[in-house]
Amino acid sequence: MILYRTADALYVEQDGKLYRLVENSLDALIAHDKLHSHLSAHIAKSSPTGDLVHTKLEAPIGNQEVWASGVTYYSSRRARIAESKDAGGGDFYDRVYTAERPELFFKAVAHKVAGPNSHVKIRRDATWSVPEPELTLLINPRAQIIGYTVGNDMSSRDIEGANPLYLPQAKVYDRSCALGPGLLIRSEPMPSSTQIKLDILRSDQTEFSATTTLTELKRDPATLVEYLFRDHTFPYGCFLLTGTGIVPPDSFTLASKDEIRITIEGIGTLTNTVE
Ligand code: DO4
Ligand code: MG
Repeated sequence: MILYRTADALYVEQDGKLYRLVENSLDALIAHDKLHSHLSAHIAKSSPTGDLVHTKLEAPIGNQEVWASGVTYYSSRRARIAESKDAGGGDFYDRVYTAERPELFFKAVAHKVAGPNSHVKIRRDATWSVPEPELTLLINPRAQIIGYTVGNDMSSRDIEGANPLYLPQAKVYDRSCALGPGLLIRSEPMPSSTQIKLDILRSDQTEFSATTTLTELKRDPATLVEYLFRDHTFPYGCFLLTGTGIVPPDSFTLASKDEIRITIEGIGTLTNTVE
């Protein structure tokens, strides 16, 4: 089942049918101790409503912080070693790829997150910007993975490549993170065959397209969550992006008006346009 948020209400979709929820607090749902059964019970006693085709979806987030993992795919390790070679940073990416402790970094607070069919931004002081399509975990306050969504960890490669210590500036700015379109509520892990696809369209033509699967993800999501919650409380739960396995060629940089489409099997497509 998938939860969607609009400006007025929350909805759950199951088997192609949509149901409006009585609650309108996503925070309360995320903190619920039996969310899946709670939503199933609601569906069983409700009648479906019309679809959301003409309704604007909001980012499916309440008061959660958004965190991200880095260098969890070989392709991310390889690209980052190359882009930071001149700055002497390459070795750090190799070390973190093989280390027991993963790279985790703060990405966004809710009000900076872009929702589906809205704009993401590239920094005005960046010359080399890319989207990072990432499976995103929804974690409740008790450190349990209760769902998944599609995430875009927009990144300024030239800024991070100049010095890895610039990572927060390369990664954290207004609308540098997009989430959506909805939250797949599922406590079992996603199948390793799950595909993640990135399409970038420029003037309606495909400028870049690539696919990866979760087989390439080196870290177990449960281990990433265990590290994130060490001596760290999240009273509203949180989101954790799991890293990118798709890096466009070095010649590619995003431009204003590019359309970014990220599709994760079983969850949906997150579409954003570059402002
Ligand atoms: O190490 C810097 C960030 C890595 C990242 O965002 C990724 O691998 O997805
Ligand atoms: Mg990333």
